Amino acid sequence: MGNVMETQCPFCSVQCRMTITEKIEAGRKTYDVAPKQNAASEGRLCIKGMNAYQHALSGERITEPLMKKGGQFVPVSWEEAYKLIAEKFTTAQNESGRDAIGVYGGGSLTNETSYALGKFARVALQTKYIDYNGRFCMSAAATAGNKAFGVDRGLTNPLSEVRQSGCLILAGTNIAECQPTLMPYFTDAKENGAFIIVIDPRNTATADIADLHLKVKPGMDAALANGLLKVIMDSGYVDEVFLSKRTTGFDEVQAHVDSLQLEEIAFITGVPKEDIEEAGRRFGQAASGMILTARGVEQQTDGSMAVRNFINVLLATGNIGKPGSGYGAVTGQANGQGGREHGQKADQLPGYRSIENDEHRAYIAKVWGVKPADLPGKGVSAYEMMEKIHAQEIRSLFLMGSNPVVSNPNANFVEEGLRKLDFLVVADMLFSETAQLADLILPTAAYLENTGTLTNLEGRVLLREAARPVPGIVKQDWEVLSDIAESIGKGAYFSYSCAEDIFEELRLASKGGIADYYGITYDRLRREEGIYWPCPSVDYPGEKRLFETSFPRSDGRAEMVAVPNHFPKERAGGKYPLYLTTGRVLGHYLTGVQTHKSPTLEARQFESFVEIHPKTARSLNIQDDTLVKVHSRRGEIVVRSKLTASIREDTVFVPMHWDGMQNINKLTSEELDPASKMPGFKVCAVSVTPLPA
Ligand SMILES: Nc1nc2c(c(=O)[nH]1)N[C@H]1C(S)=C(S)[C@@H](COP(=O)(O)OP(=O)(O)OC[C@H]3O[C@@H](n4cnc5c(=O)[nH]c(N)nc54)[C@H](O)[C@@H]3O)O[C@H]1N2
Ligand SMILES: Nc1nc2c(c(=O)[nH]1)N[C@H]1C(S)=C(S)[C@@H](COP(=O)(O)OP(=O)(O)OC[C@H]3O[C@@H](n4cnc5c(=O)[nH]c(N)nc54)[C@H](O)[C@@H]3O)O[C@H]1N2
Ligand code: SF4
Ligand SMILES: [Mo]
Repeated sequence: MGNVMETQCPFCSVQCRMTITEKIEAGRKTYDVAPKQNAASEGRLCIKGMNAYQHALSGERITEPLMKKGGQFVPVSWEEAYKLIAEKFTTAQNESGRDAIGVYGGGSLTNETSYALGKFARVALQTKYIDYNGRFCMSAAATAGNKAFGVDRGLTNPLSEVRQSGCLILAGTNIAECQPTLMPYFTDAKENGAFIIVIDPRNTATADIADLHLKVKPGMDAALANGLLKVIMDSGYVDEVFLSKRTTGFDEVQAHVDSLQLEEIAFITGVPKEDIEEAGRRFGQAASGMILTARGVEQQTDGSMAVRNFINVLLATGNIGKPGSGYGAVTGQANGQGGREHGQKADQLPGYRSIENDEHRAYIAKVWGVKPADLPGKGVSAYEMMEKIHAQEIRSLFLMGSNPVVSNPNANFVEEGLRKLDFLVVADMLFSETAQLADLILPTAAYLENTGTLTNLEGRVLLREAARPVPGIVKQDWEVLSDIAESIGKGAYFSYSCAEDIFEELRLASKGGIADYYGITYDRLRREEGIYWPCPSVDYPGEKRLFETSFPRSDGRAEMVAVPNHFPKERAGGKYPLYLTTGRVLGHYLTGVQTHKSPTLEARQFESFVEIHPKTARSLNIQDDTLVKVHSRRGEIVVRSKLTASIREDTVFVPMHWDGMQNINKLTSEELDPASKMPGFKVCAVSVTPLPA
């Protein structure tokens, strides 16, 4: 028996557990990967998890600090690296003020690192500019949940309740490719008699299990939800008792919906009227119902309001706070949930506290041992930080756990801005396209080497313990933060000796907040295999199902709001006659930095593609499997055509996992949802042309 590593997959929000066994065969190291029982994945593992050891153990890991000298990266000691950071950060702040430095984090970071990063920005650097890639991921649903319910926790019910649900609406979520190990919950629900409705412009592997597929025009979900509400109201499926006892705002929603015509909604959404009627009827009649949304609905310039309109459907039918009835924003990244609770967000302090609330500021300042007045105010969202970098208001950037050149919208503009920075530091384990632009790269631990907690899509906090030592002189993310703080004279606030020390402080900092982790300890996590928040005391089991008796708003009620039929800001037509939507494929993860390093995953899919309807392709003279140019007002890319009748004729789809010439975000627009600052990644206008031979 070789070296055995017990770990958790670094990729998506399910957080499947696995055992990796290292063996020597014929003088070569090989690895056996076996799924391990745990509550969310129930002992399943997908192809990305099976191969996640490959990038972490690859020879392409960065193992020493690298400083750019004369355009080339050269290895330096940690001391030299920290000395340069201290010099550059001090100069930037002396010359241009505290806010001249930006901090940018990510949803792969553990709760401990996310917490330490927020504190690092506010206490060590005292800059107001911090945000993270979760802005592109979770922010629209978070804004909607906070406003409607008073809290944002991905799933309001444990996953196991999916199997009990009578009707499931899966809107803009491709679970079969993005959280594959969750599929049995849905196929079992179907076997138990659930009616499944999928809303997606494409026939995805998820849509394959649907009883009814609404092939919506990109960006038209808010209007489609109005259609569902109309059918529900006109057919008498509203739950009057629930509405009067548990909600506010219904009358306003009803008056608005009454003013709409179903024919008009069918026309603008591209979904046949009969299908909208059937969907509304099925959901209205079901004894229990859940709606899950993901980025298809949320990554829109009306993302937060589109989600609110689906929440309206749940509230109108009384489908919340009961077994098999609830809402779910299907969180994306490994720690997409925890990453948004402990202070990486521009307006937020740990425990989901607000940086603009005096009581919250005072509480956190006390935990941190600083004066409330010394805490900076609210900064700006991730893409807005890129605008400030472009305008050279932010002169230095500290980046940990993201690849913004590829993942931000309007990527050409973003890259131009990052090139203008006086100083860019990137903490990563691999060379991302953004790391290539850095002045200094700091090598940090991969998941196999890193201990910390992550909160899965259900709001269940899990402990992942290091399974092997770091390679070379690589450091933990939190260690790097403590060391830099030390080098700029703020070490006293970061005297941690292990991740658990940080978690102990996080418990206290989150105590009494919305995301209360006070009752969770490493010991409990080892014994109990995951604990749901809120968990206010060590003898509290954690809350599996939210909102059984009330909503955490001042009046205890959920808030309904009328949502207009929104249209995408950029409409297809003229020079750009098609809608582009973007997303994922099974075998790659986000900007692909990790999965492209896996020979197995790379062999499955080594280049990007554009899905295009055969009829549309014919009219554009495009053959299958040929290189084509996709063009928008902001840029162009070259990808391979993939003709498929599974997509709408007016829409093309390109995945997000490639950089350079295939970076889809060279095309996407800088328009943001005003409430959440989520970019409209899921729709812009493009043209597709054959590449001259
Ligand atoms: N394999 C894989 N799994 C992943 C990831 C990955 O990169 N690869 N990333 C993880 C992360 S961070 C996230 S956030 C999640 C994302 O998980 P999902 O949100 O499920 O994934 P996407 O493919 O971005 O989008 C989902 C679907 O939205 C559809 N869609 C596009 N436009 C619209 C629209 O206007 N309306 C509607 N209703 N649907 C639309 C797309 O066709 C797509 O099928 O996945 C996580 N899991
Ligand atoms: N067009 C379009 N664009 C999108 C999306 C879309 O659907 N369409 N989706 C958006 C979404 S939902 C997301 S989440 C973003 C994500 O986009 P990014 O934030 O760019 O995410 P990754 O590609 O995962 O990049 C993470 C980087 O961090 C490194 N990393 C991983 N784990 C760790 C760690 O523990 N510590 C450190 N220091 N580094 C680590 C990886 O090696 C990698 O280089 O992209 C967004 N962009
Ligand atoms: S990518 Fe997600 S579903 Fe696949 S093994 Fe990893 S955590 Fe599980
Ligand atoms: Mo995401």
